[in-house]
Amino acid sequence: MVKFLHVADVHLGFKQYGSEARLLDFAQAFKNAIKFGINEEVDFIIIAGDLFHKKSDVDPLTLTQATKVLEMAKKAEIPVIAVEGNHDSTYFKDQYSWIDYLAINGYLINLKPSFEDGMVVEKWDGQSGAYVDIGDTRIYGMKYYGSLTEKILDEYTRKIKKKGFTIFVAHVGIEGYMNIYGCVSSAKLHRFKNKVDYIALGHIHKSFVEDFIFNPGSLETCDISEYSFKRGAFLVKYDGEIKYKLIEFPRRKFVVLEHDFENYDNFREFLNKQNKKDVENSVLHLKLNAKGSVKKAVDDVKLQRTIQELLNPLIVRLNWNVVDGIFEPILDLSVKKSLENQVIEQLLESYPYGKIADEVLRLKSIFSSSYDIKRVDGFVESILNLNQGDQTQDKVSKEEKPKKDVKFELEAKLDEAKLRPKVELKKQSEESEEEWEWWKADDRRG
Ligand SMILES: [Mn+2]
Repeated sequence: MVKFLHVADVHLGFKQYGSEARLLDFAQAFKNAIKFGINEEVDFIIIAGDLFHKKSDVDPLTLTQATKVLEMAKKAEIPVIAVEGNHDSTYFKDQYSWIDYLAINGYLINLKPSFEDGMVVEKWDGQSGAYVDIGDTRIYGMKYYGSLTEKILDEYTRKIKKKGFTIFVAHVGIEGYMNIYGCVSSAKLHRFKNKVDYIALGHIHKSFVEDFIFNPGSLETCDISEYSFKRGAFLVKYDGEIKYKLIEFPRRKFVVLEHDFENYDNFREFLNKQNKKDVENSVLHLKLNAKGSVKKAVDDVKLQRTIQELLNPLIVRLNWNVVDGIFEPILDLSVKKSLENQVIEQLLESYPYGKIADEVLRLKSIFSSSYDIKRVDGFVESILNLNQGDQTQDKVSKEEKPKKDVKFELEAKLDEAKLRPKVELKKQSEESEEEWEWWKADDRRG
């Protein structure tokens, strides 16, 4: 018999809303899950990606949270098998991730194929590999590959060799559950039928089961949109057939309330009507509908203080919905703009361009209003100059390279950049259609 625990999307190190308490919640959730696995005396534990929330600046506290908990499993002689998620992956293919760091130091097994002359699926050698045998179970692993996921999955279906009870671990979503980047059609995964017995997914923060495909969801709540999702970890037993149970661990409570704000007295009355026990220590999302003129006269700090005093939540998030007046369109536009800004920032997060979301938005508006290519060109040039200038200054000391030289070099680079597309275009047309750019497999959007 095989018995294991399937966990995903731990997001250690997520200081949600800037709150230390939330940072600890994520660590506590991880500890609860691993401890549960140890108590159940499972044969191994799977972490299907996004152990960490941030890929690069993992702080000492977060790393300690990870190692302390993983040490518990190690002491109990329970192997932990992980893959890298979009939040764990590194910027460049030859750079180590924090999951690699944990693997090299013996805390876990990090499974991913390697790419030399095409995709290579090798046995885990104690440092790297794409599959590992634990008793009669064979486990294959695949990290997050963004836009290349489908290609890698196709390649993987050809390379998998079933041996005993076979598991395939991947950080990828299935379309239709949540509208996020990094999902494939469920048919792509159902093609693994008869090759593997259990697909262990991560990425979508909501639990679901499709035949032999399992996704446990996130341990904690990474976003208000997730608060009502059913999720946790799968405890799985196999002896000829799969038996599973979704184990839900305690999570920080999220409370969503709505109130039509008229004045402070009504507001207090509304708060007093709430059950303090329900809201206490929770993350409270409060939607306030108000007329523009009313909202304008309200002091948010005073409201926050009143909420704390009467209901004592851990965190309050006020969300104003101005329902009339001249403030409405302005508010909506700014919300839209900041949302767009956030989306673009996330998309660019993995690239070395620095903070250029504002510029990208401005470019977008130039394009959508006038198609003025000359203006766009000039604008791009100014962004490149600004950002590259900044970066070069970070890395190179002032004595080594005076500023003037840097600028000169950049101009040369820009000229070079103008020439490059032609060359690349020619090269591409010479290549066969079957060729795909596996070295770009570190795409980390989403
Ligand atoms: Mn995640």
